[in-house]
Amino acid sequence: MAAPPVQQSHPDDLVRELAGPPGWDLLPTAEPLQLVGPTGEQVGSQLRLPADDVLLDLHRRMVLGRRFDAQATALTRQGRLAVYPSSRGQEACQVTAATVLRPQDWLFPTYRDSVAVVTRGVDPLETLTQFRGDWHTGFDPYAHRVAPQCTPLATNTLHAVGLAHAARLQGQDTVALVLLGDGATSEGDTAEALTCAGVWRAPVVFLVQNNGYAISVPLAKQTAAPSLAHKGVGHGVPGVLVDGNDAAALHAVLTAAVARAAAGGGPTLVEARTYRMEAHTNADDATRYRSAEEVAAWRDRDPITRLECLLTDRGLLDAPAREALSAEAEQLAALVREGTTQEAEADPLALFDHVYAEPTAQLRAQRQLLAEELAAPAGDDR
Ligand SMILES: Cc1ncc(C[n+]2csc(CCOP(=O)(O)OP(=O)(O)O)c2C)c(N)n1
Repeated sequence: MAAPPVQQSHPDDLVRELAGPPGWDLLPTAEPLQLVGPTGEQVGSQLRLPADDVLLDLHRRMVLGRRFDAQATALTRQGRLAVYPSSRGQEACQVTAATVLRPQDWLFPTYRDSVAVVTRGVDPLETLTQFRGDWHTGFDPYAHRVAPQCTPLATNTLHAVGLAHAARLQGQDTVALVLLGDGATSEGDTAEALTCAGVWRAPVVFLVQNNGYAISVPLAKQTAAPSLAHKGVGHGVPGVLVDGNDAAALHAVLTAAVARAAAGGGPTLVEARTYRMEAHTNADDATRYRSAEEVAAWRDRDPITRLECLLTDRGLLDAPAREALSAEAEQLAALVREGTTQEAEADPLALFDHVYAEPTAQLRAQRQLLAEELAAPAGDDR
């Protein structure tokens, strides 16, 4: 069957359609924006489908991201990684967040967003450094304009607004995209970041990956708001609600939001409805708070499958291409495995380095005490 003709998007068009005067509506739509449904069918939308090469690139990066994520999860079971928060199921958010940014823009990820970090170009092994228990983040944040993955919830929203505002004051064309979870929207930091971003019209895009849970706390216990995208309204920040498992829709929305921010149009709050298929981390048992039926229902809305169906239907992806991609993903997994066979070497005394430019007397005393304890013969418990 011939593929239906589709409208291909162009960022400039999107900016005109969605971000041009009078700007985005402050209020989000009642239902999430969508371009591609769960079985790969195109759905009517105010958005335009990204170009074929963009869709193929998103699909490839999601497949690689999922393989990387599965390998990292397996490494926690072998004791090779101390902890790893999986983003399986959230690949559409992770991959589009990284690919819509220009080289001069900044990404502010959380612990959940390793796939976004790798997609932005950070070495996969460097990305895993901190999850091996090292004291540093493993990569140079300036090299790829990726901030360290943030564990204290929502603090990265303030970092993103501060950086974006400062860059603009210095006359630089820089947009910051910050990733946060549904739980993080309850933090005061997020409210403060939205307030400042709104007042300063800072070039920031807030992408909330609403995966339904803050560890075991379901969204209904987190907020009474009609949607998390509504949380922008009181701060004068437009809210956009989008299907977080629809990479095409996410790419269209985020491209427009970045372009709008770069053009001086101000911040946007995007809520992406998605689901994490794995537990919160390897230290969590998700079966204690989620039903098997719920997980199965979300498996049917898988972000990779739906794009794969669309691309196959449109004659853009065939079996040999899928096999080649699968081989590429296995190569990536092998690289991650081989790079983590050695124990991470960490000097306990490094704990005290870089805490302050000038260590305090108390820190110096603690460092001395630890050095003596480490130097003492085994069994000496003075
Ligand atoms: C300021 C702060 N408070 C509490 C925690 C403990 N904590 C770690 S993850 C988490 C849940 C976060 O949920 P959400 O923001 O939805 O992100 P997700 O883990 O689902 O990606 C909590 C409460 C923390 N890391 N930082």
